Amino acid sequence: MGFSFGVLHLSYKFRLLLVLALCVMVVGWASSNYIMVALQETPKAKGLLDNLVLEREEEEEEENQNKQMISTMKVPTVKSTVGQCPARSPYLRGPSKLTFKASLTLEEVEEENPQVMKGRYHPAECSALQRVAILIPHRNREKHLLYLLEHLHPFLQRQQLDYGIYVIHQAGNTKFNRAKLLNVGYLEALKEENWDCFIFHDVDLVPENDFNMYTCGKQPKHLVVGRNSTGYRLRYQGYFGGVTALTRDQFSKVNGFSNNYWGWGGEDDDLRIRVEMQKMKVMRPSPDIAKYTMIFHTRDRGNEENGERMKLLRQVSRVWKTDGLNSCSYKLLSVEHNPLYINVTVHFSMQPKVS
Ligand code: UD2
Ligand code: MN
Repeated sequence: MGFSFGVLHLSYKFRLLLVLALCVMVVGWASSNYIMVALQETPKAKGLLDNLVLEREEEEEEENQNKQMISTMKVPTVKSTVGQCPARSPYLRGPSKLTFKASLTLEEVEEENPQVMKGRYHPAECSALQRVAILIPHRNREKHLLYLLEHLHPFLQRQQLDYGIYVIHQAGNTKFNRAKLLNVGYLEALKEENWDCFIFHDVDLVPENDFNMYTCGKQPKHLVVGRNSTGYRLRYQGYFGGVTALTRDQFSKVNGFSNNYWGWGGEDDDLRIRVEMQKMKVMRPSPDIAKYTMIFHTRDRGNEENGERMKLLRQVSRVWKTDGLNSCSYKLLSVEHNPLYINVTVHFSMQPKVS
């Protein structure tokens, strides 16, 4: 009995312990469940959790980006030269005999240049070395323009250039102002494309040799050494008329042309003075290459000799900073994208008197 009492006593203690342990386990399980539910249900706690997750994701993303940056920094970023056009185009022909057919029409020239769209072209076979805008001042020289377009389009395509031809047309009967028209051409062309190089081109000059590259160099270039009408000889050492090539920066550095040359003469010398004042040097291709045919013409009405030009040339150093691109005012009448050229028409008010 003593034994059975003892056993009974032990089992009672043991049972008490078992019940106690069970209670602790139940309370523990219930409270942990409650905390989890509370954490998941409370919006604040949920937001906290989300924020933590988001922050972690952002950190991971940043880490990934950093890793990527480091990996790209390790690989030198060299601009791909694959596909760039060669320094010397394989299509160049050298000297050519130019002909001008009296019955030529614009439609014929358009048919011969199906790849030119809205006055622009770029080679399909490679990426051009420069983007070149050709600027042609114009009034009442339709036939000359037609001949120039006929020859210039294939010429520029043989040179594998990315180019656009802009004809800047002066409306009305006010005195012709070649230089101001070219300033307008520069400003308007840059609204369409960030051109690298500008060719300032008389409408009546046709290049005879496609080795005469219509690209810009480290220094401003004068592309007309000689022409048929002057026995292909340079007229004078400082001569800078006809066709010139300046980069966007070279032209902006000299504040462009003067706007004050109304009528014939002087504006080309003025630009040369501006170029020399900026310590730049005019470069020319060799005389056997820089040859042009000037289509015959007499002096136009509205472009009479400018009697003020010597006076203007004496004041270049005094006025160049305030007379040029930064003071070129004009009324833009239209910009038309014809198949073979972009036609910019402007009106200039009467010239102010030279002081
Ligand atoms: C010389 C220069 C020219 C310019 C001019 C004086 C050469 C080869 N050319 O040209 O660059 O310095 O002297 O201003 O040395 N134009 C028209 N309609 C007109 C008048 C002129 O379109 O009514 C344009 C046209 O692009 C023409 C250019 O202005 O080619 C120059 O005029 P120009 O041909 O009458 O003068 P020219 O040959 O003496
Ligand atoms: Mn001329």
